[in-house]
Amino acid sequence: MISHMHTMLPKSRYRMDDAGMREGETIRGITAAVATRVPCCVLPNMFSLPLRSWALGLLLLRATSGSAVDAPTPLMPCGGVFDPTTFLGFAWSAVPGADSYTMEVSMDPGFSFADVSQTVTQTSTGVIGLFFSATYYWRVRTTDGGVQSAWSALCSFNTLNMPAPPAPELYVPADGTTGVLTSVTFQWGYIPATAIELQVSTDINFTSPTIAYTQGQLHTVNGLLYGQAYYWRVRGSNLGGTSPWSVVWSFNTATAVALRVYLQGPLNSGTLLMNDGIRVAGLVPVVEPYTALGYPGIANAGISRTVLPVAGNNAFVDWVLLEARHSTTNAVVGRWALLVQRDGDVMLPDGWPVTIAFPSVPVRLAVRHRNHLGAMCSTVFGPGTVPLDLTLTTTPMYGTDPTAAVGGVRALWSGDATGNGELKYIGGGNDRDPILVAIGGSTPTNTVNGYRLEDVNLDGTVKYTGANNDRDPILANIGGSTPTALRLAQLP
Ligand SMILES: [Ca+2]
Ligand SMILES: [Ca+2]
Ligand SMILES: [Ca+2]
Repeated sequence: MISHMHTMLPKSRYRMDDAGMREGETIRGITAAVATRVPCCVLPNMFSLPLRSWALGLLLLRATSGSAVDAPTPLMPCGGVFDPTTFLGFAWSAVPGADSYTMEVSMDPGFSFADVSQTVTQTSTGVIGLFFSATYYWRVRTTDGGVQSAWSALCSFNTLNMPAPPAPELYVPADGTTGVLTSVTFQWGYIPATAIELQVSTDINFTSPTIAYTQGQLHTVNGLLYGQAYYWRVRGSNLGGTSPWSVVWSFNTATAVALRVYLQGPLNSGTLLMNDGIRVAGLVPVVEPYTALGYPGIANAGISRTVLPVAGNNAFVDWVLLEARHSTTNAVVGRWALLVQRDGDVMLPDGWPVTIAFPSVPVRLAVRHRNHLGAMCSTVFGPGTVPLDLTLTTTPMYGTDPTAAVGGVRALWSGDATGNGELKYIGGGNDRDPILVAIGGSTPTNTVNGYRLEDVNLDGTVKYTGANNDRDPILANIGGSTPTALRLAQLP
């Protein structure tokens, strides 16, 4: 931007130039050093009119004495209205023998400052970057053999009024994004605006939008609702007016699921806390295990546990799987790998409360675990804030006896060492034999450590006999008396 460099300099710096002189230059025996002591130039705020008188005096002095070099004649632009964002050509008459020409452009006809000052050898030049809505004056003079001519007569022209900015492009959140958190940083493309208006609304017609007045290209809006479709648009304004609205983009905020579940295997019926033996042993895998176990369509498949290994009631026990089932077809329409804490709270793998991009159809929600029987709440949910406490006896559940009763709460049945959704003690495909196989198959008192399906009570050790073994819970959970009994996961 060439314009307005003068604002960085005190006006008194220009006084010699205005008089057509350079510092120390001698014209007719008057030096610039003398000129600086002219009272008109000492007080910058008072210099305009006296300076012109002074300049006029000099010109008269020159005129009466005759100048050695002729000034050019400005040719164009003289009059007219021009777009300052494109190159504007300036031309003047040639002066025979000229070494160069110096042209100046200013909004001040007295040239107390110059928006543009160019010295060129040809008789034309181009200027870009002047202000909108302005009247400019320009002049030119010749330099020949180190001698400068007087300034030419002035020509003037106008610049176009500033146009309103164009509608901005929208960037973020991308149109149609789902699962957006309730604090959203909106971003859009640059427009030459001094003020930006951002509107966010649950209504595509923006009848009562949230309005933010801002500047620049981004703005954060907090406190949006969970599970809500939002529409947004942006416009900007400057001295020239207000832009049209941008296109309208939409996004959906995440649904917050306040999820609690107990796993019977590690649950202590007295404290109602689950043991975190596999975490203490360092066995909880960093990456969710359900994809590898054959559960397709996990929305956050392969996601890593990023929380630090905190201890206490909020220590993580294991990965669980949240599953959304279509309310009429029962088809699985969403799966998320999550982490359950010792106190039953289920969190995202990064430790934050569960927020998910909710299915677009009404669903029931089930919780599954790799060696516990999954269970489903029979309430139909839509997007929003979803309470899902599978530990409460009052929560309506799908099926018969879907969960175990432990110390007044509910827990997912343990004992599915084969992970097939069925508890079986004897016969083909039972859950007992894999435990024996895991410890070697011959010596029942052997144990083996690891993150394994056969570790029914999730203490990190597979144990077939003795205290806290993994076999007895299977028999107990199928009824305890009839070894041939089965227990099936109550999922549609
Ligand atoms: Ca907790
Ligand atoms: Ca089984
Ligand atoms: Ca065990």
